[in-house]
Amino acid sequence: MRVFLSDLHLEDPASARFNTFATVMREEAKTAEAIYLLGDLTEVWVGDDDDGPLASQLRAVLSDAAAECTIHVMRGNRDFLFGTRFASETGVGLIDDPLLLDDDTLVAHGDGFCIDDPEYQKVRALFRSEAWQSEILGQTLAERRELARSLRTESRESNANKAENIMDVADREVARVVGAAGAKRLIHGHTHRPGVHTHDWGRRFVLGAWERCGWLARQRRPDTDPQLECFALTYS
Ligand SMILES: [Mn+2]
Repeated sequence: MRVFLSDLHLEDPASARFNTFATVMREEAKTAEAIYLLGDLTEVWVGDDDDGPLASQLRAVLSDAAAECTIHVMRGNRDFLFGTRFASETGVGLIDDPLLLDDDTLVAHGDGFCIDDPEYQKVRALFRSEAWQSEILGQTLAERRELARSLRTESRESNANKAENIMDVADREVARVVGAAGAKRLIHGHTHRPGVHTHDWGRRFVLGAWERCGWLARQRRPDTDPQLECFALTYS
C-alpha cells in the first residue's frame, strides 16, 4: 500500500493540522510500504538550517515515520528549498517532479501543469533555478524569513486578481506530460480542488489541501486506482 499527501501547508506546530499530520504519519507508517508527500508540506521553507519550532517538530515527525517506512518528499512551490541536509537529517528521500512510480502511475505536485498562468510559470522557473536558490541560501535566516513574508503577500495579491480557471491545470499539458511518461494514472495536488477526473489517457486524482479537513490518497496495489480520503483535523 502506498499513501499520498500534499498541500498540508504546515505553519504552526501547535495547530490541529500539524497534530493530525503527526498522527497520520505515525499510523500510516505502520502499514504503508511508502508515503509520498507531493509538495507544499509546509507553507514556507526558508532553508534546511531553519531552527524554528515548525522546522524542528517537522524533522522529528518525519524521522520517526522514516524509521518505520519509506518516506518520499517532492518539493512544491512553497517548500522548494527542501535540500539534502533536510533529507539526511530526517531519513526521507527527495524525489523529482514529475515522477513515474511504475508503468502506470505518475505523481506530480501539479503546478507545472498550470501553463495558462504564464506569470506564475515564470516565477516557478526562477524559484527552481540553482542560481537563484544559492543566492537566497546565502542570506541570513532572518533575511530569508522576511523575503518569504513579502513573497506570500505578493502571491496572495496576484492570485486575487486571477480568473479561477487560470490557476487550474491545463488539460493539454497534463495529457502531454502523462503521454510522454506513458502513464495512465496521475496523482497530484496544488490546485486545492480535490476530485477524480477521467481523461482519454486515463484518470487523474487530485489531492485536497488541508484546510477544512485533511486529505490523502491510498493506493492498495501499484496497478489499482487510489482512493481519496478526507478526515477531520483534530488535537486528539
Ligand atoms: Mn502548490
